[in-house]
Amino acid sequence: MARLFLCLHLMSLTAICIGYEVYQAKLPNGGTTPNPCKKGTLWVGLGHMTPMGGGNRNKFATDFHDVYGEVWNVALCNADSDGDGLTNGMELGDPNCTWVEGNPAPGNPSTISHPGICEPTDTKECTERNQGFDLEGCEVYEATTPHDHDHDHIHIGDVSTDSQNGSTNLHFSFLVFTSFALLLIVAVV
Ligand SMILES: [Ca+2]
Repeated sequence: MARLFLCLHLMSLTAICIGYEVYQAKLPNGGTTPNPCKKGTLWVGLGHMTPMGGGNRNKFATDFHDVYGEVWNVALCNADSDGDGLTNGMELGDPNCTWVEGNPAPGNPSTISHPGICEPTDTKECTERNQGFDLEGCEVYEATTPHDHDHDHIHIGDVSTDSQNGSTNLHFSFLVFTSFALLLIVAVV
Protein backbone atom coordinates (compact mmCIF):
# COMPACT_ATOMS: atom_id res chain seq x y z
CA MET A 1 0.00 0.00 0.00
CA ALA A 2 2.83 2.38 0.88
CA ARG A 3 4.41 1.80 -2.53
CA LEU A 4 1.09 2.61 -4.19
CA PHE A 5 0.87 5.96 -2.36
CA LEU A 6 4.51 6.69 -3.19
CA CYS A 7 3.91 5.94 -6.87
CA LEU A 8 0.76 8.10 -6.95
CA HIS A 9 2.66 10.91 -5.23
CA LEU A 10 5.53 10.69 -7.72
CA MET A 11 3.07 10.57 -10.61
CA SER A 12 1.29 13.70 -9.39
CA LEU A 13 4.63 15.51 -8.94
CA THR A 14 5.67 14.46 -12.43
CA ALA A 15 2.38 15.71 -13.86
CA ILE A 16 2.84 19.06 -12.08
CA CYS A 17 6.42 19.38 -13.37
CA ILE A 18 5.35 18.58 -16.93
CA GLY A 19 2.53 21.12 -16.60
CA TYR A 20 4.98 23.79 -15.50
CA GLU A 21 7.33 22.98 -18.39
CA VAL A 22 4.53 23.21 -20.95
CA TYR A 23 3.54 26.68 -19.77
CA GLN A 24 7.12 27.84 -19.19
CA ALA A 25 7.96 27.00 -22.82
CA LYS A 26 5.25 29.44 -23.90
CA LEU A 27 7.04 32.34 -22.18
CA PRO A 28 10.42 34.00 -22.75
CA ASN A 29 12.72 32.85 -19.93
CA GLY A 30 9.69 31.13 -18.44
CA GLY A 31 11.80 28.39 -16.89
CA THR A 32 14.53 30.61 -15.49
CA THR A 33 12.62 33.26 -13.56
CA PRO A 34 14.61 34.17 -10.45
CA ASN A 35 13.37 34.11 -6.89
CA PRO A 36 13.77 37.76 -5.78
CA CYS A 37 13.99 36.70 -2.14
CA LYS A 38 16.82 34.19 -2.48
CA LYS A 39 19.58 35.24 -4.80
CA GLY A 40 20.76 32.52 -7.15
CA THR A 41 17.59 30.42 -6.91
CA LEU A 42 14.61 30.14 -9.26
CA TRP A 43 10.92 30.75 -8.69
CA VAL A 44 10.02 27.39 -10.25
CA GLY A 45 6.25 27.83 -10.04
CA LEU A 46 6.32 31.04 -12.09
CA GLY A 47 2.55 31.45 -11.98
CA HIS A 48 2.09 30.65 -8.31
CA MET A 49 2.39 32.31 -4.93
CA THR A 50 5.14 30.02 -3.63
CA PRO A 51 8.60 29.45 -5.15
CA MET A 52 8.03 25.74 -5.77
CA GLY A 53 4.51 26.23 -7.16
CA GLY A 54 1.16 24.83 -6.18
CA GLY A 55 -1.71 26.64 -4.54
CA ASN A 56 -3.16 29.88 -5.82
CA ARG A 57 -2.07 31.53 -9.05
CA ASN A 58 -0.50 34.96 -8.98
CA LYS A 59 -1.64 37.93 -11.06
CA PHE A 60 0.76 37.18 -13.91
CA ALA A 61 -0.66 33.66 -14.20
CA THR A 62 -4.27 34.84 -14.18
CA ASP A 63 -3.37 37.35 -16.91
CA PHE A 64 -1.65 34.61 -18.92
CA HIS A 65 -4.38 31.97 -18.50
CA ASP A 66 -7.57 33.97 -18.19
CA VAL A 67 -6.99 37.26 -20.03
CA TYR A 68 -4.54 36.60 -22.85
CA GLY A 69 -5.33 33.02 -23.86
CA GLU A 70 -2.11 31.32 -22.71
CA VAL A 71 -0.10 32.95 -25.48
CA TRP A 72 2.86 35.34 -25.26
CA ASN A 73 1.46 38.15 -27.34
CA VAL A 74 2.09 41.89 -27.50
CA ALA A 75 -0.76 42.61 -25.09
CA LEU A 76 0.52 40.26 -22.38
CA CYS A 77 4.08 41.43 -23.05
CA ASN A 78 3.15 45.09 -22.60
CA ALA A 79 1.01 44.49 -19.53
CA ASP A 80 2.44 45.10 -16.06
CA SER A 81 0.87 42.24 -14.15
CA ASP A 82 2.53 42.92 -10.81
CA GLY A 83 2.16 46.70 -11.05
CA ASP A 84 5.79 47.58 -10.35
CA GLY A 85 6.25 49.79 -13.39
CA LEU A 86 8.05 47.25 -15.59
CA THR A 87 6.16 45.49 -18.36
CA ASN A 88 6.08 41.71 -18.38
CA GLY A 89 8.28 41.87 -21.47
CA MET A 90 10.89 43.99 -19.68
CA GLU A 91 10.91 41.58 -16.77
CA LEU A 92 11.24 38.47 -18.96
CA GLY A 93 13.93 39.84 -21.28
CA ASP A 94 11.65 40.72 -24.21
CA PRO A 95 11.10 44.50 -23.90
CA ASN A 96 10.16 44.90 -27.58
CA CYS A 97 7.75 41.97 -27.50
CA THR A 98 9.34 40.19 -30.45
CA TRP A 99 9.89 36.75 -28.89
CA VAL A 100 7.78 33.83 -30.13
CA GLU A 101 7.49 30.34 -28.73
CA GLY A 102 10.35 28.13 -29.87
CA ASN A 103 12.91 30.92 -30.14
CA PRO A 104 15.96 30.99 -27.87
CA ALA A 105 15.51 32.74 -24.54
CA PRO A 106 15.96 36.50 -25.14
CA GLY A 107 17.77 39.14 -23.11
CA ASN A 108 20.47 39.10 -20.51
CA PRO A 109 19.85 36.38 -17.88
CA SER A 110 21.14 38.66 -15.13
CA THR A 111 18.38 41.22 -15.77
CA ILE A 112 15.43 38.82 -15.76
CA SER A 113 12.92 39.47 -12.98
CA HIS A 114 9.64 37.95 -11.84
CA PRO A 115 6.64 39.44 -13.71
CA GLY A 116 4.22 38.48 -10.93
CA ILE A 117 6.06 39.86 -7.90
CA CYS A 118 6.09 43.61 -7.35
CA GLU A 119 9.60 44.88 -6.64
CA PRO A 120 11.22 46.32 -4.66
CA THR A 121 9.35 44.22 -2.12
CA ASP A 122 10.00 46.53 0.83
CA THR A 123 7.89 49.43 -0.43
CA LYS A 124 4.40 50.02 0.94
CA GLU A 125 2.77 49.68 -2.49
CA CYS A 126 4.55 46.43 -3.37
CA THR A 127 3.94 44.92 0.06
CA GLU A 128 0.24 45.51 -0.49
CA ARG A 129 0.37 44.14 -4.03
CA ASN A 130 2.31 41.05 -2.94
CA GLN A 131 -0.22 39.95 -0.33
CA GLY A 132 -0.44 36.14 -0.30
CA PHE A 133 3.03 35.49 -1.69
CA ASP A 134 5.55 33.37 0.18
CA LEU A 135 8.32 35.97 0.28
CA GLU A 136 10.54 34.33 2.87
CA GLY A 137 13.93 36.01 2.67
CA CYS A 138 12.58 39.30 1.26
CA GLU A 139 12.34 42.63 3.05
CA VAL A 140 8.75 43.88 3.30
CA TYR A 141 7.23 47.17 4.41
CA GLU A 142 5.92 47.44 7.97
CA ALA A 143 3.30 50.08 8.67
CA THR A 144 4.70 51.05 12.07
CA THR A 145 8.33 50.67 13.02
CA PRO A 146 9.24 48.93 16.31
CA HIS A 147 10.89 52.18 17.41
CA ASP A 148 7.57 54.02 17.21
CA HIS A 149 5.85 51.31 19.23
CA ASP A 150 8.54 51.49 21.93
CA HIS A 151 8.30 55.22 22.02
CA ASP A 152 4.53 55.08 22.47
CA HIS A 153 4.79 52.45 25.16
CA ILE A 154 7.45 54.38 27.04
CA HIS A 155 5.41 57.54 26.80
CA ILE A 156 2.23 55.86 27.99
CA GLY A 157 4.11 54.04 30.77
CA ASP A 158 5.63 57.29 32.07
CA VAL A 159 2.25 58.99 32.29
CA SER A 160 0.74 55.97 34.01
CA THR A 161 3.60 55.68 36.50
CA ASP A 162 3.49 59.38 37.31
CA SER A 163 -0.24 59.17 37.81
CA GLN A 164 0.09 56.20 40.16
CA ASN A 165 2.82 57.94 42.17
CA GLY A 166 0.67 61.04 42.48
CA SER A 167 -2.27 58.98 43.67
CA THR A 168 -0.11 57.11 46.20
CA ASN A 169 1.32 60.36 47.57
CA LEU A 170 -2.18 61.80 47.91
CA HIS A 171 -3.40 58.75 49.86
CA PHE A 172 -0.35 58.87 52.20
CA SER A 173 -0.89 62.57 52.91
CA PHE A 174 -4.56 61.94 53.69
CA LEU A 175 -3.67 59.15 56.20
CA VAL A 176 -1.08 61.35 57.96
CA PHE A 177 -3.57 64.19 58.19
CA THR A 178 -6.40 62.04 59.61
CA SER A 179 -4.04 60.32 62.09
CA PHE A 180 -2.82 63.70 63.32
CA ALA A 181 -6.41 64.94 63.62
CA LEU A 182 -7.47 61.86 65.64
CA LEU A 183 -4.51 62.24 68.00
CA LEU A 184 -5.39 65.91 68.50
CA ILE A 185 -9.03 65.04 69.30
CA VAL A 186 -8.00 62.31 71.75
CA ALA A 187 -5.56 64.68 73.43
CA VAL A 188 -8.21 67.39 73.80
CA VAL A 189 -10.88 65.02 75.05
CA1 LIG B 1 6.07 44.23 -13.70
